Amino acid sequence: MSEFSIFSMWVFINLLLLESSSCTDGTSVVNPCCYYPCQNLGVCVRFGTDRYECDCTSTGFYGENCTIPEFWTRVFFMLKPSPTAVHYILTHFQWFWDLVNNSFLQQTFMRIVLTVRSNLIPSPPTYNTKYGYLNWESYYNISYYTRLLPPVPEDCPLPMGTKGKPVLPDPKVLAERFFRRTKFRADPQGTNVMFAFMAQHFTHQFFKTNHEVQGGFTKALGHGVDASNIYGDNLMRQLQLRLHKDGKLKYQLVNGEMYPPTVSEVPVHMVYPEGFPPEQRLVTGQELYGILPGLTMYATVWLREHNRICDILKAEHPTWDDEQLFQTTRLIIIGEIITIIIEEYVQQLSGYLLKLKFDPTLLFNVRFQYSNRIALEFCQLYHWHPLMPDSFFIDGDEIPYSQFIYNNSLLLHYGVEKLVDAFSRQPAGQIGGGHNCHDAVLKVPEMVIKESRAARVQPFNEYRKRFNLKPYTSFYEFTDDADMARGLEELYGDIDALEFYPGVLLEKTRPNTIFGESMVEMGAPFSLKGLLGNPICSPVYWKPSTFGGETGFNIVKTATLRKLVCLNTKWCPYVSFQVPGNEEAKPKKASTEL
Ligand code: ISF
Repeated sequence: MSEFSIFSMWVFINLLLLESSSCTDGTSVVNPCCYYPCQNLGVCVRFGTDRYECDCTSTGFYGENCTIPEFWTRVFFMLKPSPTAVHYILTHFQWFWDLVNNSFLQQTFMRIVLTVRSNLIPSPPTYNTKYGYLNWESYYNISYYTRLLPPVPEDCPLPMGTKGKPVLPDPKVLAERFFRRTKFRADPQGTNVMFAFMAQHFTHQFFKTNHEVQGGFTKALGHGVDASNIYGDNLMRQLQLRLHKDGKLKYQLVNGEMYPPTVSEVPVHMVYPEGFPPEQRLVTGQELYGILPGLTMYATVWLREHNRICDILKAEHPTWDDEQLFQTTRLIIIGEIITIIIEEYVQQLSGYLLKLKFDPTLLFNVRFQYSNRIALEFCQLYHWHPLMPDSFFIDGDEIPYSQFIYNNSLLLHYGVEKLVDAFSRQPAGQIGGGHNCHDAVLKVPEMVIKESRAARVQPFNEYRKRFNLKPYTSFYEFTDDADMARGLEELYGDIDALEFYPGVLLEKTRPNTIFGESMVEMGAPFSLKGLLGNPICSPVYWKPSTFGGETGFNIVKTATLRKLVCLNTKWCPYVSFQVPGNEEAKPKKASTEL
């Protein structure tokens, strides 16, 4: 019997079984879409009460459940290497990648990475937490995070659809048993705390869940890299933060060095504990950044960079007013962010020997939409709190969380240089594999799991399929940690009921890497689509005039983390996303000079 007919029979038998068991008054039937019957991106539509149809349009498959491949689909899948094989090749064979990186092949590979990844993200966006079907409201109302898969239908018999236990495990129990750190496990790729704070600083411009309301809403309406963490997420805040002279942002000088101003000078909302001294309440674009000196440190560096670029632009364009200097500088800053994120941050994360290059022209001859909508699933995936160390080592001092949180005086006391140096030398934790979340942040996985239930996020295995990965068939295949597999099986009952976030974080990691297969295969598409979908990457914007001429355009194209720091500090510390001594297995840097 073909795979297709077995699957159809399975759906049918289950429908009969569950139907009879749930019929109390003879009329209630299970919504057939609760079985997730439509495969390969087919869309499930309910007809009548007990029927469904799968819309297989342009999936490359046909049949009742979109399970029969068309001819070319069959050929494609026969030739397509597995993600594991691709990852292996991309992280081995240094000699091969040395050749590639120095030839036109580098661009070819980069184009393939960008297109293959972006094609997994629907654009324009589709569902959201309220709507599991296409409609104008979810397209138009950008206050929602979008969703890749529709929510689990409200009327399903079980929380995850039709599989698993009637009650999901207590999130606190999940956090304690599988997330809590037993012993700090450093990331084997050598990722450091500097990276961890960049991750947090960078993502908090587009992940700003509105917790005042339920339903998957965001306060970050830019839906991507808009530098709202530097300039504020609304015009009122931006105008408060601006100096209104030469395009610059307001600042204060401490010992002759530039730092963010305080709330007394810039009266905007910042989250600080009650009774916190006003002169220590530094102001940043993002209202939460006072919480960690690592975030205020980045805010300081970007503030200095913004004002530095303003000077450069003003020298070339003495006739430009404050507004034009500000707006053009902002575009340059956005460009610099994207360059640094792709060429250094994603490079570090991926562990690839292929040199990643930010070059929007790679997509000029392919079909690509210059727009982006942040997805709830991306936000869930990106909770990388296992990165956080046990404590912070700065200039010979060990600083526990209790003295680190909301302590901007550390930034003013040590200065940017010493913090960058310290954070760049200290290893961050491995994200995947479980048991690596410090007590100080253990509430986070609990909260993420609660949020995913409120938003009715589909099971982990449904997302595996959505990203062309094989669904796991058992908890023992999912993780090599037998204790964890047993525990999860006992709590969830069925691998098909395992939730999305525990799935992505607890999955076995690939050998010597920061996380498992699913995190890369699911996260990279959102990430790259978000970076390249930015308007500055479109042919209309990607030209010198947008950035005030060749000077600005070059600043964007040649941005590095090292330049970002060292062109804005008195001395140049060790600055990297990787702890020192881990450099061998990396694409060769073109130049280390500023
Ligand atoms: S973000 C992310 C991966 C997971 C999350 I959440 C990335 O930013 C990322 C992007 C691309 C790649 C790796 C990680 C590489 C280049 C790839 O596409 O495989």
